[in-house]
Amino acid sequence: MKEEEILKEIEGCMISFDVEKLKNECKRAMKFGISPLKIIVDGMAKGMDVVGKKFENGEYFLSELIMAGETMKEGVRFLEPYLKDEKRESMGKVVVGTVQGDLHDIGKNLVVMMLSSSGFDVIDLGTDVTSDKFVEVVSKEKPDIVGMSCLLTTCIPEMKKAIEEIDKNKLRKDLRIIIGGAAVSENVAKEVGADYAAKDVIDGVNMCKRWIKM
Ligand code: B1M
Repeated sequence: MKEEEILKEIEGCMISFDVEKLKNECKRAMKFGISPLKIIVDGMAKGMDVVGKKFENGEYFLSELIMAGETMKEGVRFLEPYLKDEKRESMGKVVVGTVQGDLHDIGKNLVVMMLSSSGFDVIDLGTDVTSDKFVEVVSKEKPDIVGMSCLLTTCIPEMKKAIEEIDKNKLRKDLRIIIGGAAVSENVAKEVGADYAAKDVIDGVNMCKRWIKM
């Protein structure tokens, strides 16, 4: 069996919410030499995209979105011990949160997990984070980077507001802002005043590492 076929099986487990099969396929993928992060990004998250499309076209409902979310969380929980073995270095401080109005936390949690295991000191503000909260924590903790996750297009203005408030409070000097999530693109980054729009967790963590090394 080829790598793509194994990843396709994993994608399929997400669409059928089959946690047991998912765990078995993850084991098989790791034995095959596929990294846990690749399993998440190129297998599980791809399955989530299919679930999202099925929700959009009325084939799946909110209950299926919830089941998909739970399946993904179980899968990530299963892979977490293997992710933590990945490289460690002493890095900077990052404040991460999902923006106000948005409760999606799977991608944000992955970013938190991967930044921590790469040696960053991460402050996780959770979901539905107000601009006031971002400002309060940034002013107290003086992080090197703020990371905002946003999956709902309706929450883009909240992200813009949070960045504007950080700027207004003169907290932007030496601070980089990275955004990510399904609602995010390069154009959105320009629109809201962020420094970078991450394509996925790997791209996001790599950019944070690059900034710190600059
Ligand atoms: Co929601 N949902 N959802 N949902 N949901 C989406 C986002 C949607 C695109 C589905 C669709 O219609 N196709 C759609 C948004 C449409 C839009 O805005 N244009 C949508 C909707 C509409 C909604 C509700 C409004 C539905 C309703 O109630 N009618 C509602 C909103 C609730 C709220 O937040 N206020 C809702 C609710 C939910 C559940 C709670 C049921 C559940 C979330 C469970 C949870 O998070 N605990 C859920 C799910 C599961 C999804 C989909 C199917 C999957 C999201 C996910 O976890 N993906 C999603 C469809 C999709 O995104 N394709 C959808 C896997 C995860 C690993 O990906 O978070 O994108 P993601 O993270 C990626 C990258 O984006 C990146 O790294 C990760 C890995 O590479 N990344 C970053 C993310 N943040 C980053 C930050 C960074 C760097 C990288 O730096 C800081």
